[in-house]
Amino acid sequence: MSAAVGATIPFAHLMPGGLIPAALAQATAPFALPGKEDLIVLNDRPVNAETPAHLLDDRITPAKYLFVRNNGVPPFAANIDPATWTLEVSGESAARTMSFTIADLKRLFRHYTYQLQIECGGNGRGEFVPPASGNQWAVGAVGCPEWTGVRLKDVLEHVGIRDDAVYIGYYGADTHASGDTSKATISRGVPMSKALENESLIAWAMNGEDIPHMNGHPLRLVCGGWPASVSGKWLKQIVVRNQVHDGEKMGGASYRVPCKPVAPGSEVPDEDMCIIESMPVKSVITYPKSGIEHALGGRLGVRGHAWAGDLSVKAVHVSTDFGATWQKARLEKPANRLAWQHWNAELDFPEAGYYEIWARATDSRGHAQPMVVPGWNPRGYLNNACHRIAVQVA
Ligand SMILES: Nc1nc2c(c(=O)[nH]1)N[C@H]1C(S)=C(S)[C@@H](COP(=O)(O)O)O[C@H]1N2
Ligand SMILES: [Mo]
Repeated sequence: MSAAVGATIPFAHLMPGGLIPAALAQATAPFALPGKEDLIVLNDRPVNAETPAHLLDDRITPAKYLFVRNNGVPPFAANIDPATWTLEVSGESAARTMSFTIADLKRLFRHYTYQLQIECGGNGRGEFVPPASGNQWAVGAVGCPEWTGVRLKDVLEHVGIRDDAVYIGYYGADTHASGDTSKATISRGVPMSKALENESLIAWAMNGEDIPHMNGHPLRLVCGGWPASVSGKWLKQIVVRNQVHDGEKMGGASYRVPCKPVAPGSEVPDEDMCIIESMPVKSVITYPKSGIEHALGGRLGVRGHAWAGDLSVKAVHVSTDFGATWQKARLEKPANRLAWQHWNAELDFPEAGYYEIWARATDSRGHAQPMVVPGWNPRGYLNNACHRIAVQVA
């Protein structure tokens, strides 16, 4: 909210939840994020905003169209100085504790640029029945910008990892929404196997520019293909752990799902919940925009992206008859591992009327997206049901 009004709000703790500041109340949209005006704001405290599907059309997601998911209060932009920012690497399974400035990282380690897909674990939550609490994301809590930084593994190897290391965890500079400075907003992580992958980056740039403030400027972790909650923003510390990291939002129902399917609405005992790792196969239709009119007789070009967590996408199919028949789309290879893949197809319509275009991706292990919302879980994660759009043929 401070970012939107362009100043700190000293009495923020006294503002009624959901109140739109008068400074913004006259704007066309009730509330827009600076630099991300076209996103749909789902929540202003903390700030959460998603991208309409048709604005995800770019092959590389531009900064203005990358969603924002905050769990707490971001550090105030004016207080961030990349020149003095430090990253500490420590923890019981680190051989020593070391601190790096961003200049140190840039000087000591080789730079890598990868296009890496990040998707909120709760993307698609809005479709679960019974409803799951949390941001009611539709399809747009996903993006695939190009990130530049150093490999997490190079930094960890420089510091030294003890033999008993099993997990890394991150801490960021954002603060807890309650104002309690002793609490972390979120502190998640990944097993060493994911941390040591070539594509796991400590990034200072996105699309060749500074990372936008809301996306973690000046430094963030990017571990593509996993719930984006493992990609710590405003990165201040990495801990190397001798146990599964037990930071904020690693336990309970946070980013965990029943290890085995349960009936919708079930109470699931804690020991039957498993941490989400690689995200499931999914796709989005980015062109045309849902609801367009199309002239009968002409073919309609459709396109979008597909991704599959740690895996790749093997095929995308599209349907105009509610899934009765499917047509294979053209599918491109990813720019690099963990980048989304572009697909396109040309469609014919037999007569005038209302149609839906459905898209269904299949991953390299043969798992396809379900047509209906899959496995209910208490917090509404991992909805990878087929995306569909409406077309009026006249
Ligand atoms: N420090 C910090 N890192 C964070 C978060 C956060 O609230 N604080 N949110 C996480 C979650 S849940 C998601 S989905 C992604 C969102 O990244 P984005 O806002 O850049 O799209 O950041 C992750 N990293
Ligand atoms: Mo998330």
